[in-house]
Amino acid sequence: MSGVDRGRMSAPRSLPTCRSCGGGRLRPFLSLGKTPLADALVTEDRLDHVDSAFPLDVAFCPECALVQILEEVPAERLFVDNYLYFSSFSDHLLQHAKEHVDGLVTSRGLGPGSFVVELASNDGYLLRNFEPHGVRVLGVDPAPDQAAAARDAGIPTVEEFFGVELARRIRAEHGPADVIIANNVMAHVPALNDFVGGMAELLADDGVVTVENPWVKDLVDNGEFDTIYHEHFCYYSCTSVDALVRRHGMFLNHVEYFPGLHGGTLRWHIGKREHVSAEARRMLDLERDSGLAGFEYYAHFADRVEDARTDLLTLLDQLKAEGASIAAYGAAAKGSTMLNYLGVGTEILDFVVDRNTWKQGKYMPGVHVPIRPVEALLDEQPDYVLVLAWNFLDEILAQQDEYRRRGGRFIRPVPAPEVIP
Ligand code: DWN
Ligand code: ZN
Repeated sequence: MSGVDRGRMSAPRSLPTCRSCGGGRLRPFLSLGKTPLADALVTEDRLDHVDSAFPLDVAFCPECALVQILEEVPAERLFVDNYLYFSSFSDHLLQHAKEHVDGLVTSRGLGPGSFVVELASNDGYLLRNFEPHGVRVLGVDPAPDQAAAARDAGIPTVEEFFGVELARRIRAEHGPADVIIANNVMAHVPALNDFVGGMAELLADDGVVTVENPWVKDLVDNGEFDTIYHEHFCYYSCTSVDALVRRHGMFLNHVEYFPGLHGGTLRWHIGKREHVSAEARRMLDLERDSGLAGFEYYAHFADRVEDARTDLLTLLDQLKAEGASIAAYGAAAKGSTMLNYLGVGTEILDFVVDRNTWKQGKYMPGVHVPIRPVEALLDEQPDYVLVLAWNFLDEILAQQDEYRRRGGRFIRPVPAPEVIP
């Protein structure tokens, strides 16, 4: 398998302190080896180069319960240089965003006098839903292509990383924010306290911050190890979010759960006034009672991940031995972790398909499997398709009746390898 400078186990090194509380007793519980940057898709002219790879080790903080990776790849490398993730390639995600906005407009009585800021606003996929309500919006996203796409869609966007300093400038120019939205970004922030401190700086006293991220309980319970990559510095529980926001004078007041989004997502409602809902209380109690707030919950996860790798490799090898052709669906960041941790490349997979046109014609990081338009499934009719973007499995299956009618079958990799009939 080409392309990766892979020292399987990371060299022992002094452990960093916790990104949230600064605690010095981080306890590592999983190592995925050295892996390339998950969204650093490879262009044709770079195929003969060795892709940079970095240790991907995960630890638990016993002081504040935050799960986090130990390596810190510079954010500019992760989210500015050629970052190809565009939110608008999932209908499910677009619908989820619209429902979120409609709920906020109704519950907060938002209108022309309101000011809403979205952190990691990407291509404007969410903020554009405020336009019919006349709400003033501002996007914040450091990725140039995504920010440009948002501005082209009429969404004012600041092309910077968010923190206290930028929050002060935004507040000085626009006033306090009634709503701050931070979907799938608080996991991507190395300087966590500067990020959350910026939220507190910008938020109106009676405002709300809604933060969405995958729930670390689903990651462990469902074996979603492939959602671990260098872009995701942190993996959250209600317990760790509660400790984090209280440090900045805010409170975790409510929690919503979306089991079908990104493998299980929580939406935390955070404010400067404490009024913790029964649901937030229930979730915090559930996490305490289940052991999620303690190290033991994670102590055997590495063994389960190793078993998952063995089981999936056994299935793929068996299908290849039977002469089957196999492709994959979704040039997703999680797909990069999956393929690199398994060590699966073009000896198993003929190609990966993806409908993100920015990704087509490039190659998966490390394993250099070519990425092609989705139409290749019907053109080539591989016997099996490994669904790397399993979080959108239903949406993907709904598009592929013809491929399946012709006998093609999809494979779901997690929580356990399963050929979908
Ligand atoms: O935090 C993040 C999560 C929430 O989303 C970001 N770091 C980046 C991203 O992670 P990912 O790359 O694993 O994301 P997705 O959105 O799960 O990747 C899905 C891939 O599949 C995209 O490249 C788009 C593609 N896709 C497709 O080709 N056809 C998606 C759908 C729904 C489809 O029908
Ligand atoms: Zn901590």
